[in-house]
Amino acid sequence: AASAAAPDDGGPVVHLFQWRWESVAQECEDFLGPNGYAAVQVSPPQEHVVLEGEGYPWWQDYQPVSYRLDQTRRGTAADFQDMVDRCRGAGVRIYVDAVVNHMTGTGSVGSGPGSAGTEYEKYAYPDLFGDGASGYSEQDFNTAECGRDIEDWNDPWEVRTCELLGLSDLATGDAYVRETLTAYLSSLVEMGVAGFRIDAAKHMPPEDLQAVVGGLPGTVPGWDEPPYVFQEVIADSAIGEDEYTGIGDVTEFDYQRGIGHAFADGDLQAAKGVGDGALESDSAVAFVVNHDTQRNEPTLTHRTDRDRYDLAQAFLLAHGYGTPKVMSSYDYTANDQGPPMSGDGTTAATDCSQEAWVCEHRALNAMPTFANATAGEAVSWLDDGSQRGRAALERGSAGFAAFNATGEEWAAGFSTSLPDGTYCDVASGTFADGACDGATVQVEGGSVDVAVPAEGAVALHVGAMVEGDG
Ligand code: LM2
Ligand code: CA
Repeated sequence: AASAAAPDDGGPVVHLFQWRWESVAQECEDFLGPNGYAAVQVSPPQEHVVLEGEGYPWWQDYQPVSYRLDQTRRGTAADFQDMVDRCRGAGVRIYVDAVVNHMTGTGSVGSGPGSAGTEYEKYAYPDLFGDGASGYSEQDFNTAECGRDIEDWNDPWEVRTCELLGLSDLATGDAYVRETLTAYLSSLVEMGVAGFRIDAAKHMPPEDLQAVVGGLPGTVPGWDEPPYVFQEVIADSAIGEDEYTGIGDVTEFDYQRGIGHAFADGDLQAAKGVGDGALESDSAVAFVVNHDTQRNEPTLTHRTDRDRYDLAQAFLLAHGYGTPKVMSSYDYTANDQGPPMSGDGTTAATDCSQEAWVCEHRALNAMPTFANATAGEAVSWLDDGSQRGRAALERGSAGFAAFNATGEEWAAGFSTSLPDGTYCDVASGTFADGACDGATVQVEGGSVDVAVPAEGAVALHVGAMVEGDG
C-alpha cells in the first residue's frame, strides 16, 4: 500500500496462534526461515486477564490489563526478546497482534490481578508499564460518550465509541491515550518487532489509528525497513475498508469467504476469480481462515476437511493476491478452549508431532518460497476451464502450479514459460542449499508433465531449480 505506515508489503506470514515465545523462536530456525516465511503473527504480548473460572480461554489475550510483556501465559519479556532476535537471525519478522481499542470486559471484573500481577478493574488500569508512571482511569474511556455495548451496528459512531463485547473502550481521540498507545507499540518496534496486526481496527476512527501509528519509529532496528501495519477490518455497509487503506494494509474478508466457499465446494474454477472486485492486491492481507472465522464461520477449516483446507492454503500462497497469511492452529472442541496448557493456564511448548497442535503450516512445505519467487508476476491460467475441481496457473515465467481438488490423481501436460530444467516440487518438499526433499519435475522444450496427487498440488518456481539448463 502506498502509505508511510505500510511500506513494504512483505512476504508470506504465518499466524502461530497461541504459541509460546520459545516455541516460535525454535520454529523460525527449524522451519519458517528455511521455507520462505517473511513473518510470524504472534498472539498479543501484553499482560492479560487470567480467567481461571472459565478454564483459561484463548481470549484472555484480547483483554489487556497493562502493556507489560512480563508475564503472559506464553513466557516472559526476556523470552519475547529472545524470540524476536532468533527469528531475525533466521530472516523472519515478528508481527504483534496489537489490542489497542479496548482493555478488559465485564466478565473480568473483580477477577484480577492480571498475568503479570497488576491489579486492575474495568476502567481502572493504574500501572500500564510497570513503572507506576502512567495508567488509564475512567476519563480515558468512552464512558461519558457512550458507556454501553454497541447496539446499532449501522451507526459508525456507535461501532467506534460504544463497547465491543462489553470491553472498556479507549477514548482514542484523546492525546494522552494516543500517546500511550504509540509508546506501547514503539517500545515493541525498539525491541525489533517488525509489524502489527491492529485488532478491532474498525472500532477505532481511522484518524485516531493514524495518529497512533503515525508516531512509530520510521525504521525497525535490525531490519532497515519501516514497520508493516495491517488492520483487522470486517467491512460492512457502515464501515468501508477504504477508510483504512491510507494507514496500512487491510484484512480482506471477501477473499476469505470466497476462497473458503470455492475450495469447500471443490470448485477451483470459481477460485480463479476470488479477489476480483475486492481490495487492490497491494493493500490486502489474504487468508483462508483466521482464529475467529475458524470458530464462528467454519466453512473450511482443519476440522471440516483437513486435506482440502491445506490445498486452499497452498493455493493462497500461489495465487498472488494480497499478502498471504497462513493459519496454524491447535486442536479444540469448544470454541473458547485455550491452547494445550499446564494446570495454572501457562501455555505448553508446541510439539507438532502431537495431535494437540495442528501445525497446518508444516503441511505446506516450501510453498512460501513460491510466493517469494513469483512476487509481482501476474497470474495466468493454463488449464482449459473444463474441470471444476482442477486448475493450473503460471506466474509470468517465474512459477507454475497445479491444484487438484478431486479424489483422483490428475495427470496433465502444459506448455509453460518456465525455463527448461529440473525443479523441486515445493508443494511436497523443502528446497534448501540446492537439495530437494520432495518430488522433482522436469521442464523440457517449454512443456511440463505433472501428476498432481488427489487433493494435492504441484508447484515449481525458478528459485527452486535442482538442475538448470542455464
Ligand atoms: C477481535 N478482533 O476485532 C479479535 O479477533 C477477537 O478474537 C476478539 O474477541 C475481539 N476482537 C476483541 O478483541 C475475543 C473472543 C471473545 C472475547 C474477547 C475478549 O472472540 O469471545 O469475549 O476476545 O476476551 C469474551 C466473552 C464475551 C464477553 C467479553 C468481555 O466471550 O462474552 O463479553 O469477553 O468480558 C461480555
Ligand atoms: Ca472504540
